[in-house]
Amino acid sequence: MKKLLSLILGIIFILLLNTAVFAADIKIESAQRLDSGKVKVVCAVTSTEAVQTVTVISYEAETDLSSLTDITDDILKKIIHIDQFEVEISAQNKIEFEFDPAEWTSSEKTYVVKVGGAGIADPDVMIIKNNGGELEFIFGDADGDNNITASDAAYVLQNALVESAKMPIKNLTENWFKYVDVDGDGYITAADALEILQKSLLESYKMPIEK
Ligand SMILES: [Ca+2]
Ligand SMILES: [Ca+2]
Repeated sequence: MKKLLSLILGIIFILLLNTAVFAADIKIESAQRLDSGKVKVVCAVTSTEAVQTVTVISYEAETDLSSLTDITDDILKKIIHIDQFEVEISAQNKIEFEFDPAEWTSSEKTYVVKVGGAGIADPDVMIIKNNGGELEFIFGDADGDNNITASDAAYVLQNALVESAKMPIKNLTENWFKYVDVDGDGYITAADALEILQKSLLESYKMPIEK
């Protein structure tokens, strides 16, 4: 009986493992505003397919809509734009598409762009503000996940030490510098990391750039 149980557990484990291996994964790598007003998005995709069906949803970020598995009427009202299409996956495992954020009418609001699709269990999100045609991000959010956490401080600290260090916000906007130079002195230093760390501990804390 014990043997049978471990055999069943073993099979379940292998099945879970296979799902993990074959499930497609998507990660937004960059978003750039084009002269046409559209936003060009590049994503890294792991998939065995040559073509990926992509679903792009944008909505206001006021409500926590981190899980779209439970789409209530309330959430449906918040969704501004939904698009679904197929894109070819490049040899570098990248996909590229454009979307028009013209529906984002308010410069006061922050919007979420969620990219998922066929076989993708975990859609990736990009959080942006549309201020008079400029895409805006949240001050201090070095990894672009719409939260200020110790991870953002860590990225900024790494960049203070090594200028070429990786930092997700660098790929999301050409104007990334102003979002991480949170003390506004024109340099990325440990002082910026410290400001962001304080903000991560106390939400009401105002970094110099927010004052
Ligand atoms: Ca963050
Ligand atoms: Ca600074």
